[in-house]
Amino acid sequence: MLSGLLVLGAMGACGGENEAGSNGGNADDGKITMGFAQVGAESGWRTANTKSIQEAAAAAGIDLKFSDAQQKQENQIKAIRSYIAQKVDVIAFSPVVESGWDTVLKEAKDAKIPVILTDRAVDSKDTSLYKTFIGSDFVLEGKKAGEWLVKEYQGKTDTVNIVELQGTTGSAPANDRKAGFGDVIKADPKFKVIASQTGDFTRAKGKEVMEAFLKANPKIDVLYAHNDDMGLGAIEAIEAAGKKPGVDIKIITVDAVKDGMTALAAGKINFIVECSPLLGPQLMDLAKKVVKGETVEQRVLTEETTFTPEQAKAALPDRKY
Ligand code: GYE
Repeated sequence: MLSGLLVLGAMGACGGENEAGSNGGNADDGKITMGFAQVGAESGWRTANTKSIQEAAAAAGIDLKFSDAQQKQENQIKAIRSYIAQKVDVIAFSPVVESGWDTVLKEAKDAKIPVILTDRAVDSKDTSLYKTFIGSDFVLEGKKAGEWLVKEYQGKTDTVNIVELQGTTGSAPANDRKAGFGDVIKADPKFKVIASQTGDFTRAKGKEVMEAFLKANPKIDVLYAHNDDMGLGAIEAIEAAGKKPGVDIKIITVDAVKDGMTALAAGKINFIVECSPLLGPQLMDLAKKVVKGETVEQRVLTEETTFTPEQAKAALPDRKY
């Protein structure tokens, strides 16, 4: 997937003094040091993503400095600044929201430290601020969710009342999954999104917001949740309200982590759009290339599928996360 054009004389792994001690970047041990600023630990997806990154770094012999921003942009910016101060060889991060990164990315660029975006995008106009972006096409994921719904209600004319649990406000997956879904369902006026609110990608918030949705809206036909965790929280709220998830209210989610797939196999979720968290190995390959100064593709897409209950049953025994 990657084109590997070697740029001679471009940035190497070494240069400048090493203030971070023997483990720091630019050490003479030939080992690459990566600073990774993770979003947090908000979901099953994130847990699997963190594990993939840590395991892949160890397997690739890359020295990983890892930080958890607890879903706060200011914490991520602090972590990136500390990686710059430590003169790591490469910085990778999954931006919690899309906006507001130009200043810190410029600081990394000025320090000649290459940056790789993983999982989520930034809206910076200046694409020279990062080397590459590896992750899913979230608009496509939203479209797949919408397409399933259109098929499911084909030939029916009654209004379909939809509630939506959005991911973290301002994050690329929340923006794009909403847009992709909206784009597909707007072709048919019977689909009505009657409520749409953030559940911050967590189970607890998903449950809380779904409780409010249920109280305010007597007729909900469909729940579209931007990730499995919020869907799983919502299932608890639906059951507590005496309704059957998957039957009284149809549920579509995104991710396909094990807990989501288990609920899908049990018929409590009706359809899941896969979003793979296993970005570690590709990230480490890209890191080695950019540290060597090789040119890499600006966008590396993750391959993904979708699951029905039957497909979830078949896939579950081998599911890694
Ligand atoms: O879908 C969600 C997580 O950015 C793709 O973040 C990721 C999303 C994922 O919290 O579960």
